[in-house]
Amino acid sequence: MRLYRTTDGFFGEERNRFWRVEAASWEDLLGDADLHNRVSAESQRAELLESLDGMTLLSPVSTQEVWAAGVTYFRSRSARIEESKDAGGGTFYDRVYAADRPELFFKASGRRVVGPLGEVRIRRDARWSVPEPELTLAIHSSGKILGYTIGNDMSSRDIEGENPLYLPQAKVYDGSCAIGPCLLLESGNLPKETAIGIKIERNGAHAYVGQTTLKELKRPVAELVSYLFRENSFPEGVFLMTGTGIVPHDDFTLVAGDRIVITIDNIGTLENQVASS
Ligand code: DO4
Ligand code: MG
Repeated sequence: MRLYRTTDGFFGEERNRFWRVEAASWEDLLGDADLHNRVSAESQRAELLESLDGMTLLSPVSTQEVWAAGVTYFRSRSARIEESKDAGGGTFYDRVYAADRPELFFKASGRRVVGPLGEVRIRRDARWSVPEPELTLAIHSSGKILGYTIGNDMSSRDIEGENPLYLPQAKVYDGSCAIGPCLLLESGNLPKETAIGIKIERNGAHAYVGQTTLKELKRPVAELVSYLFRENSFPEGVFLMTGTGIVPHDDFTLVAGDRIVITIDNIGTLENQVASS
């Protein structure tokens, strides 16, 4: 079962049938630890619709903070070691991949998050920019996982590679975070076979195609959540991106106009275009 936030309100969905979910606000829904049952119960009362045609999908992030985990896939570890080798940053990535404590960083306030079909940005002072397709958790204030969505952790690899201390500038800027298109309302672990795919389209052709599965994710998502909630509280819930397992080859950089299409099994597709400046 999925939950959509739109310009016309909130809608549950299962097997392509949609129904309105009455709620005072998105915070009201994300504040409900029993969200799955609440949305399911509404399906018994409400009229069923065949589509959300004519409505604009909004990101499932409203006022919540977005955090991100890093170096949770071997591919991410290797790519960061390579990009930072001249700066001597390589051993940090190797060590964090193996350490008990994961890398967690603040990615975006809700205001900065771009929704489905919105424009993401590359920094004007970056030469090497990539999208990072990431399974993203929607978490209740108690730490319970309410559901899953798709995130794009836009990143400037040249800035991050020059010095690991530049990470916040490589990761946090206007248009650097896209999340959507809905929440998959599941509290348990997703199957390890769950595929995460990305296609980058440029001038009608594929400039890059990549795929991974959750088998490659090194850490259990519950472990990432438990570290995030150490000494941090999130009264309105929080979103946590779980890291990327797909990094394009080193001669690839995004350019304005690229269409980024990220798909995760059972959740759906998050599509965004790179803005012209
Ligand atoms: O440490 C740099 C960022 C890592 C990251 O964003 C990822 O692995 O997805
Ligand atoms: Mg990332």
